[in-house]
Amino acid sequence: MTKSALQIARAAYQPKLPKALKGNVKAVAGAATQSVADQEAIQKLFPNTYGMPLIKFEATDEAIEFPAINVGVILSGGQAPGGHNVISGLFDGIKKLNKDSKLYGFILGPGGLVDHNYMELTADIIDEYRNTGGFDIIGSGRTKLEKEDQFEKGYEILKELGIKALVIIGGDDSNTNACVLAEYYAAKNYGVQVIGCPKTIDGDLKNEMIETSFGFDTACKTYSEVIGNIQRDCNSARKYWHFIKLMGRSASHIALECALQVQPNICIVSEEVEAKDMSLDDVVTYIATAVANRAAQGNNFGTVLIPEGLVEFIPAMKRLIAELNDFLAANAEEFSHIKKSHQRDYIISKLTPENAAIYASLPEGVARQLTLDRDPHGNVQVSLIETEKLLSEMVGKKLAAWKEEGKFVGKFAAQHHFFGYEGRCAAPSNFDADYCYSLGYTAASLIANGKTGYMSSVRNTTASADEWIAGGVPITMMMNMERRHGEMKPVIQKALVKLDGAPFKAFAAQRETWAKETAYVYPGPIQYFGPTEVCDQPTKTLQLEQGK
Ligand code: FBP
Repeated sequence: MTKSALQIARAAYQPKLPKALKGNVKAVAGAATQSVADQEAIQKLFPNTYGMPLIKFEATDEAIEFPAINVGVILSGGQAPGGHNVISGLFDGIKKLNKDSKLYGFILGPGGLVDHNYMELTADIIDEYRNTGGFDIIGSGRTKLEKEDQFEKGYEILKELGIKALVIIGGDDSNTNACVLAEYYAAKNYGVQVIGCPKTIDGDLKNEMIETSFGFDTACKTYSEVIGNIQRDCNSARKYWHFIKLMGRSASHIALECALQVQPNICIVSEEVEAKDMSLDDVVTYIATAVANRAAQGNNFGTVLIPEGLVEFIPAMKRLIAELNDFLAANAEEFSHIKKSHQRDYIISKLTPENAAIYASLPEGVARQLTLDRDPHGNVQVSLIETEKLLSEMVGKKLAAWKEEGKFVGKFAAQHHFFGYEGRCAAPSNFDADYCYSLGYTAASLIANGKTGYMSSVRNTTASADEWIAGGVPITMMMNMERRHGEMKPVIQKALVKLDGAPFKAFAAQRETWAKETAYVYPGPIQYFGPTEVCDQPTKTLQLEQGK
């Protein structure tokens, strides 16, 4: 396989570990924990894994002999930079415990466990993937591991391979399911531990004990590089408004972090739109006003960052989508016989007046999108909605009307971008390379200490890696009860952008200046070698959250 010069140099990078993990390690148990809410209900559902203490690893002089252990690993959900380093950290960690330990990877996500599709990950294979982006070492998938027959099918292969611990690398849902699996195997006395690792570029799996999910750092830096390049172009040609949609299925952490890095003219934060009960027209007016103000200064260019999940956070759009979901689920057959050219009028005639009016106001393409492409649960796939085009088209219309009224004096031409897949498999930044390796290594220590139902946790991440604190958090501690598909379920609480949090406040304090002036910052590409202030900075989000 041909490798780039950077790939070759990067393969030799030795990720940094917290001091406590470098030699002999002992587990120190803290106080018992409880779930963030709905304690009684969650305790009842997790009698074997509820209330366990927090674990912190500390260095010790005492060397303990560990028997060899077979461990399984699964990559679950969307790719995030650093997954390969979690696996290499786990591999090195279990080999350090005992050189005869073995690691098995289940292929293409949780489905690999159920379908008994696996491979042994030997040192040669692991070495090929150290410090690389992607999940291609074993692939990933979105099969949900949630039913007893899946757990039993999984146990068959775990038993056959002598696997005593399973590490599930995933987002909030996958880690919720990891905990359900841990509880199930514990209740059955199967002797299989289950450990989770916090992954998602979206950054929405975080809390007091999990400072950030891995991949967020690299993905945001990759998007910020490209947005910075666009801003230079924009400021050179001075003729386009760039509407840039950024991944992040629901939370706006990615858009907010990129805004803090590049200082765009506008960044929409979905959580604020919802909190202020803004309509689509309010969002459009907000953008159009900034465009008009800049035009009045002779600046007919700018950048707008838009979080992918925006549409679902606009309360009126949410109501429209809910009614469409129900209507199309009940009338799919009839709708399929309506001629394409009549579909829009047909839908308008069937909706309640409030929703019909909003639907009628949408550009043709977006209106059509809302009636197509349901996911397996019958929901609109919001990530397919071209929000960047929706907004620019509506802003264009508003500006044209304002022009007639003499309220807009400039020109408006838009370019559109969607950044998501471009960043999910980027070579991990030093932060993600070190953080992920440490998470994997920590998972090995949790296994060595007989833990199950824990998530690997590495804290104090704005300090140097030496000072990072490694440990484990009982997954039940992060749970509450939420309604999912009509049923109350225990789930890890999703972390949305907090409007009273330091990152949003820092953004809100500067956004008026950024809207008026051209205050762009050009972060440039991720640097892997060089001075530490260039190579090792964590995200602005993390720095602000930790008061740095
Ligand atoms: P995870 O939550 O599984 O990490 O995935 C995040 C994400 O990258 C979202 O930002 C995006 O909306 C989604 O995955 C895209 O999913 P897919 O890869 O299936 O197109």
